[in-house]
Amino acid sequence: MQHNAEWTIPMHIPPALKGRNVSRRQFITGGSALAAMYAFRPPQQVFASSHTSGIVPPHTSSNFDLTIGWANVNIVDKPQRVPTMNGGVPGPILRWREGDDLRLNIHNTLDETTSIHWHGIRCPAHMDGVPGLSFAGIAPGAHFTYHFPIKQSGTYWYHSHSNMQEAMGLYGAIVIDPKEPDPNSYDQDYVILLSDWSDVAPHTIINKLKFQDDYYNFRQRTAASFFHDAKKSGVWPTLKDRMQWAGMNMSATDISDVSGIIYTYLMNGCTPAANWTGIFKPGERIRLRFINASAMTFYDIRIPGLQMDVIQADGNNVEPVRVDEFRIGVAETYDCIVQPQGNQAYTIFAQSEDRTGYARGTLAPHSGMSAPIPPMDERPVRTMVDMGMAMHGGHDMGDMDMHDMPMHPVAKTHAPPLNVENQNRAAMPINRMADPGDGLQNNGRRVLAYADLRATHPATDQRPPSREITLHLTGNMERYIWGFDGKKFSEAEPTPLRLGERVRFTLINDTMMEHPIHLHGLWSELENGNGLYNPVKHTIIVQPGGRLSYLVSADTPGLWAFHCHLLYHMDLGMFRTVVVS
Ligand SMILES: [Cu+2]
Repeated sequence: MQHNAEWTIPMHIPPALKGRNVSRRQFITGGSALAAMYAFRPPQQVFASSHTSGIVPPHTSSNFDLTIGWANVNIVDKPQRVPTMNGGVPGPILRWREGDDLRLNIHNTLDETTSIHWHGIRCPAHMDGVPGLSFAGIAPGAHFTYHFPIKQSGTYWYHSHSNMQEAMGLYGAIVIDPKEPDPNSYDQDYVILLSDWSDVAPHTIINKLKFQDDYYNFRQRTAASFFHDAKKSGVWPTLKDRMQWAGMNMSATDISDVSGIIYTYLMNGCTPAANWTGIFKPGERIRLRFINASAMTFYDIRIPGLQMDVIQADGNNVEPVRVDEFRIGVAETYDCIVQPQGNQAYTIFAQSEDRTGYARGTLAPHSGMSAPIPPMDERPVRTMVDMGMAMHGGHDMGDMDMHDMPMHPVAKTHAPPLNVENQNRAAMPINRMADPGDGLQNNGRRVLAYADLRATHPATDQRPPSREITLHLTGNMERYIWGFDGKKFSEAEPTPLRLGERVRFTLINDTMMEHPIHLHGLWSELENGNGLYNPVKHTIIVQPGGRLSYLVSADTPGLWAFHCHLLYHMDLGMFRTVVVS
């Protein structure tokens, strides 16, 4: 019988040598017969509760017994049988304490292999939870005990790294109390976990994307919009712009691969109509721990009437930045403090980047209150900047210290060739650190940009990098192939790092989309111009046509996954193994 093969690498062969033998896609087929065989198991019936979700448990714990199993979860209008942690979507919030020795016993009652990856957690490689790299996965009916010391604090999350379990609902929040007193004071503490839910099965979505990349993108520019644009910008520039796009085989409105046509955007497991609500007393300082646990969706978040002080990014404290709005990429986390004064409700509004829908919740002094929901902004339109052809330097880069950020024209020798797996080349990639992202520039609000993030503590490892690894993010939108340097995972060799070395990763995005790039096991210190106070992250958005770099100290040995956290990009090739030895 064909079992789910996931990222399976035969365990008796050193995985580092087996980059080519990985079967990536078998799990997409072959699951349904198994599912039918096990269908007699009565799954639990679960409904998301708008009252309890998002509330951080009152105490930390270092010992957990958790069960992964099927449950019938009804989010939209009919129950879906999905893999869950302890029966809910999202799974329980796990509250840990820095310095504790942690034990998590996971029992797998699914009829397929599972795994839990602790996203952003610095643990030994064999505890990282990636089947085929860290361990063999947790077989059906089996237990696995994760056991490691907690050496960090902040907001993180966990998710399955098997099959498409994460896209179906197997994720949850982690809150780690710091050993030292928290520099940020607050009276209320809420997790705001965002996700994208669909009653369409992940393998169906992938098949449709491979058949037609803009399948879920219903807003192609029409002849009518041509005349509208021509009236605004003139016929010749508009025609030239359209012809350029036609030549690139791309659509300027292609913002997200998968849209609100099939996604319902959730806040703590609640639909916009269910209206998740966090209660406060006027004048209280409320900490909101935003986590983007989506498969494919970026959100732009604001709370009309309230300013947000961003105090933490990806679990690491930053100097507070006061903003009206921020973008959160898939797998990123941001902690904010808000302080509502009035005896009134406020809407937490998280519109998807492509403006096809939103997640929504409420902060209010009493349950049952609500505030107006703002209209969604205009859909972003990609420009030549996103194609990596910003001839005039593109966006305003402010007065950043460019010393930190090497800016060379792309070396011709390094750029991967244009072929079926690589459709575009950013000839003039630019530093987009000061750019909040497409659709957010000049919107009249104060929007967070990566350049605003400044760590509260200087870097632990202050050595300069001894070498630089440059990777292009590449893809063919039409074929729906993604990769690094024009190679998908199955064709690429692992990236070797020497234990103890300090390396600069430079990423150049040749594609027309943002990619949230996640390196497991090691911190990514984003070179945004703050020198020793560069922010420390685990997931970094590379904007289209953008070039950025970050420093990595290879201080933990093992095999680490390195991938785009848009799950269908990861699945279709934007994945590498980094080997520290
Ligand atoms: Cu991607």
